[in-house]
Amino acid sequence: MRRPWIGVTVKHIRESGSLGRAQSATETAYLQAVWQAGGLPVMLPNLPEAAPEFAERMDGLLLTGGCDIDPARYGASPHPRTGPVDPLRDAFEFALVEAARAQGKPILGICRGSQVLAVAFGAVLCQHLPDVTELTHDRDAPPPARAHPVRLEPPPALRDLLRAHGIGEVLEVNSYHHQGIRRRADCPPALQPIAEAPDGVVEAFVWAPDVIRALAVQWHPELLVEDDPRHLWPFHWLVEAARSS
Ligand SMILES: [Mn+2]
Repeated sequence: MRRPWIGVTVKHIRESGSLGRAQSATETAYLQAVWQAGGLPVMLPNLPEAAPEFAERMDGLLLTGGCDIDPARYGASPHPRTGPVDPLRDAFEFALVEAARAQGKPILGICRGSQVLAVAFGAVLCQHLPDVTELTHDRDAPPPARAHPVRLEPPPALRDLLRAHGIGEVLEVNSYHHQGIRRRADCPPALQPIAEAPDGVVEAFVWAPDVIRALAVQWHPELLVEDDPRHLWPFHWLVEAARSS
């Protein structure tokens, strides 16, 4: 069976190497997880004008982790702890989501990627979760450390997939984020929360629960796969959805 092409977004590193030349790169774990789930990973450079063509040629898209989104995208001024932003990457990824939505291509968002999806659908992010919760979401323990549990409430369209991976109501996940959707009520109407941390922070959501076209997780499943292959489930969702896109 032909592997679906999964476009993977990358970091735009402005100054790297001894000569300070810009580079495009992502963490290998994302690419390996896509491959392991049956997809053909393809790295997409941050070229905003190319976004519609990438969306058309790819069968599915993976929005990866990275820097904070420019809060101007959701009408807020920057919090003192909001990190450096990357306007080029923002421009590319928001254009990519718009094109993928228009073309019905499935999207998986991880960490920053889940925040890009949330903001694209109208969410206002909490810019610094330590201001509002005692729970540690930005844990610098290396993989495979888990940081907190999430309680899953999957829509019917995801239940068979989760059951096939042996995942029940509670999943222990890692957590390397300081921003996010503070609570269910902050989720835009088009998005359905499907997982919450014990403090109510939204840890996963879907767009269109009947025929899911976007899945977002705030944790990093790609860093847990080696320790526990059940965490491949979001990648399996993406590859299967890409086969029928
Ligand atoms: Mn978390």
